[in-house]
Amino acid sequence: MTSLKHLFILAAGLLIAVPTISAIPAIIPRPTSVEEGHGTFVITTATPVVVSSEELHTVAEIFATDITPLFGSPLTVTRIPSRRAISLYLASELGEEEYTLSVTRRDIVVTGGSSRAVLYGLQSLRQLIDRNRIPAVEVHDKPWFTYRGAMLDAARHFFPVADVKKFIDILALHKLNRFHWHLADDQGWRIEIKRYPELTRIGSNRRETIVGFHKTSTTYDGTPYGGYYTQEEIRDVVRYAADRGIVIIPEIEMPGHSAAALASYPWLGCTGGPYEVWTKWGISEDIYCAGKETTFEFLENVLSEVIDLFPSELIHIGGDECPKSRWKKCPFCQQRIHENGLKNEEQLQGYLVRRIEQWLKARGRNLIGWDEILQGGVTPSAAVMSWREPKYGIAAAQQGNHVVMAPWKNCYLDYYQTSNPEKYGEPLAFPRYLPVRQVYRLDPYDQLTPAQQTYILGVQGNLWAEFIADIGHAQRMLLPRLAAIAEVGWAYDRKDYNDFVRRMPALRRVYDAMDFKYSTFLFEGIE
Ligand code: TNX
Repeated sequence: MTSLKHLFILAAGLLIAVPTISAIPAIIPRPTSVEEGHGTFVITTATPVVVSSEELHTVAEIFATDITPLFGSPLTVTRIPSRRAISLYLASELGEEEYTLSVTRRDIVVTGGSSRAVLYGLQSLRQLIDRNRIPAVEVHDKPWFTYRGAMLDAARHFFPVADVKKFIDILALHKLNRFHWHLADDQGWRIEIKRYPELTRIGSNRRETIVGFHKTSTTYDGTPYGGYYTQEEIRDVVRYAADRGIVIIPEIEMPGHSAAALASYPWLGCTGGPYEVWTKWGISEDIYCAGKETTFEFLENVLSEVIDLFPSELIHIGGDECPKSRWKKCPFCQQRIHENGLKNEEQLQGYLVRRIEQWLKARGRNLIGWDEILQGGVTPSAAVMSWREPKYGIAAAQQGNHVVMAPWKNCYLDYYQTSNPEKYGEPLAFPRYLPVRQVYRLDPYDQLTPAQQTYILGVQGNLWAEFIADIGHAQRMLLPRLAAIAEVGWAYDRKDYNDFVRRMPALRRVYDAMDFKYSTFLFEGIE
């Protein structure tokens, strides 16, 4: 099947004498400037990718391999300059993420301020390739926001390393540079921690999983479910992402969404258990006890292995949806509140977050948490991920905290994509509606003064996985909505929805070539 497709593509490539209608070059996210040239460059298996410095070797190999589906074999990467080549250069006068891409009839030149920027140029090039032809064009491009991310929830469902890499490939294609990896929740602990082996022996497995929507369903599948990443696998994934210009931000939830940890070590909870790894979706009332010192020892020991694995400056500690019913009745928590002059349980969460933040700062890292961390009072150096109403992110920026905008209204890629899921055959999803157009509408600067805008780091799309059990389904939820996230993050100052829709088919060609699954509603005009 695939080889037939390749034959067809090769055959089509031989028909270069047949004039094709030259479409306006279409790149997503929209570049700073695109100037059409004359003619086309014809790319063949003999077109070398020439690297001018060793530093560029990895990104050249990634590109040469990524376009394999077009030719059936990768292009050759070489240090020897050549004509009719794709030549890659570094230029110190360009910014870290800035590139130029020049395509003429004779050759292709990509120049970037870093190897990552060169890879961005190559990602644009991928979208310009139509069968084996590339229209002559001059592109100059750089991103608006420094933080352009996507989150994968590997706790509710486990995605094996090979699938996580596919997720990363998708981020790279869209020129996103942050991968937020949600690694622990009530329904599973997914990261090996050498000091606490029960976290993976017990915490990574649940007895069974609820079937259907958790607020109405009473059916369970009766099948044990589990999985976790070894530290070796994590190191491999971190490297894989770094090669593609992507920083991985790990998330270890605290103090809520922690039932899997409590099931592993019941002394972490206020009541002492017994606890179990959750088998349904929703929010556990059982959370880490913030009164006992042993909890802090545990969290710090876990985090010290986490920071050894992940070089990211930002470390995500969750902080969302944290019921306080246990703390209200816990003598240790009440004692802590009393001794520290705290007013209530919200402030106790603030105490925990600030303590962890200090611990991270002493090790050169910064804390980021969901916007509920604002409730207990945070120091100005903590970053906030705004997921509920944008007003929380707005408040955070107004008080001088850095903010990543990921409001559910625009950024929750686990929601339905059409207004009529039944009619259009959408699989079960979190029951809210988020079409591509609505993702695109996101304005991360909404209501902020120019001074406050400087606190907005960028944007992120979140893929929660309660109802997503495999990578194919994950891709159909991500794509093409992630393309809209990418355009908000990269091309904020040049957004244009109609033009985005016009450019989408070029990106779709890449999805097809890579065999990425995607939903077709946008292409069918269904919302
Ligand atoms: C809220 S977003 C959650 C997640 C759920 C998601 C479902 C956030 C910080 N918490 O635990 O998976 O809604 O859309």
